[in-house]
Amino acid sequence: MIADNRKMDGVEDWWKRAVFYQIYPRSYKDSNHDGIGDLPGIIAQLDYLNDGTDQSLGIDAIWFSPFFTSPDHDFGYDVADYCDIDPRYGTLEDFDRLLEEAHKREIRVMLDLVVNHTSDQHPWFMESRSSRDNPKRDWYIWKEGRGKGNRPPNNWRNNFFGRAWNFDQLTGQYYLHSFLKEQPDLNWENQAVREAVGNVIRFWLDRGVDGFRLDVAHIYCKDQQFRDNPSLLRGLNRVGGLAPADRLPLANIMKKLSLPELQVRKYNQHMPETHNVLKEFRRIYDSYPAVTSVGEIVADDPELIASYYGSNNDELHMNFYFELLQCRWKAGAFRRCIELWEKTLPAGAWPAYTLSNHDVVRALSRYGHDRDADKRARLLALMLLTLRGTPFVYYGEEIGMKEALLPKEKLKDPIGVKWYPLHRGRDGCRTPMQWKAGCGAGFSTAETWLPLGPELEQRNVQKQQSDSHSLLNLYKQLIWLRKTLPALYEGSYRSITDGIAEDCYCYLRQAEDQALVICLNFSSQQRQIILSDLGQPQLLFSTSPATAKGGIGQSLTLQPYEGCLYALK
Ligand code: TEU
Ligand code: CA
Repeated sequence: MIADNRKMDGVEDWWKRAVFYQIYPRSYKDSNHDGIGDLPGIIAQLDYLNDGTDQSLGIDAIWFSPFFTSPDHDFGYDVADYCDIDPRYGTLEDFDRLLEEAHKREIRVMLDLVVNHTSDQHPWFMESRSSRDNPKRDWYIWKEGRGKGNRPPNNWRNNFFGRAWNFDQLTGQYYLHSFLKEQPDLNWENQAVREAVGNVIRFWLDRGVDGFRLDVAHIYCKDQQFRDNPSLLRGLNRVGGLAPADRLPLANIMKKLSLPELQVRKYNQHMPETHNVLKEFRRIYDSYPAVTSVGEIVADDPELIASYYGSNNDELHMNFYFELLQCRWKAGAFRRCIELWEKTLPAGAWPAYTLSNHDVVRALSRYGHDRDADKRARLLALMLLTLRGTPFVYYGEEIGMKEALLPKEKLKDPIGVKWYPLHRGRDGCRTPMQWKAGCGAGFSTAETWLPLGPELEQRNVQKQQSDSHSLLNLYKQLIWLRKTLPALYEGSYRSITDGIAEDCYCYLRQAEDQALVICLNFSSQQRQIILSDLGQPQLLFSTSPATAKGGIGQSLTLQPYEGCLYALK
């Protein structure tokens, strides 16, 4: 049965209804036995993602982390050619086939646009660095050193610990890099840069791509006086977002200490001019049918993140709200987080949520390793797939993949390689997809580029496909159910707090002629919920296999860590 919203052809705002799935191409499926995932491997797995029946996961769109030509200092986030596929992943022809096969399955394709910086191997930078009067010199940010000691032009730090300026002997100047020195920042004040990147966007849209995820879109433009950032002490009382008591302890430390830059990022991010760049991009998207975009905007203040929708809804279609990733395991923390974002969003702005991505510890591992971890994963899945907004599922989340604790000698991510054991880097959330138990996990027959994650025996697709109570089947059931419920894919959101225990989080989702209530019990105890004056709830879905479906009275009983979805008559 094709659900109502499957037919999204011609639906301009398909992205509001869609369930997205993030694939880290290097770790999804290896087709040519080199231990590295590739595009043909992804093509082979598309039916798992959506074959039109509820036997498949049922996702509607894929966000691919970069597979463009890259020397892999930052594993694809250092791009050396925006219009070609890195040979490790395949060819442009492979990409065209992937796009065609995805579209056949009504799966749309979103690419990762990493244009705050390029690789230092990009021809643009090679030219720019070749001489002070090269025509492309001003495509990057070059500055004289300061004072007798030829110190860096200012005190800016990069995002991976360390200073943000690298002295280039050849021409005797520093260039700016907000990340690794192998990732020189483009100069977004330069109209030629804007045009060149605009042509990259058109190149992929002409090929039929459906959207873009914009990497660190909040740091494109910098203060043109290149003033020193205020010292750390000025930043200790950072405002905005979750209260410290609602934020995970490590996230509190990172925020309090402005880690990793140890300073207040006042002059090298969130500059007003960046909004003009995003408006230019949006005009390009809007000149093609049904294109979407989502921003990776990192800020303390929700208002600041919300500003990237644009004053006239003319910048980003969606923005992630990463505070959700930092919530402690408390019903109130999640509720306050969502309420704050819902209150902050401008009229018409559409949220995007995720529990995990390729930069953060996998959600299941963020919330503990005890035997109830899997119940918590089921509860989080119900929340992610029923909040107002577009859900992004991270590959492996659907089978409960956990964070891998890798030994130093196995680390690849530059953060972990450089800062182990202070920081283990991001490899732990990037381990190969676990298709089945056994050597290579069905990902590859060769030695895998990263070790496999933990608990492979039960955390793999093959085992969970055949278990009707598995997490994988919970995701499938929920994603397919969601397609039939307008209150979920286009309805409003309102928290319900009357009569609700502090360790439960309940909310109402309403569309024209449909009202749903979602009740999430974050506690390890049974909870009673009284939904007074909300009509007769009828249970549609529970995360607990033991709970029977069907009509129930006013008083709802939730098992420990149980989440339920009810329809209201
Ligand atoms: O991540 C950006 C990132 O690491 C943020 O936390 C950053 O520190 C913050 O936005 C700065 O204000 C993106 C990619 O997701 C990541 O994988 C890349 O390594 C990074 O950008 C550089 O491209
Ligand atoms: Ca391969």
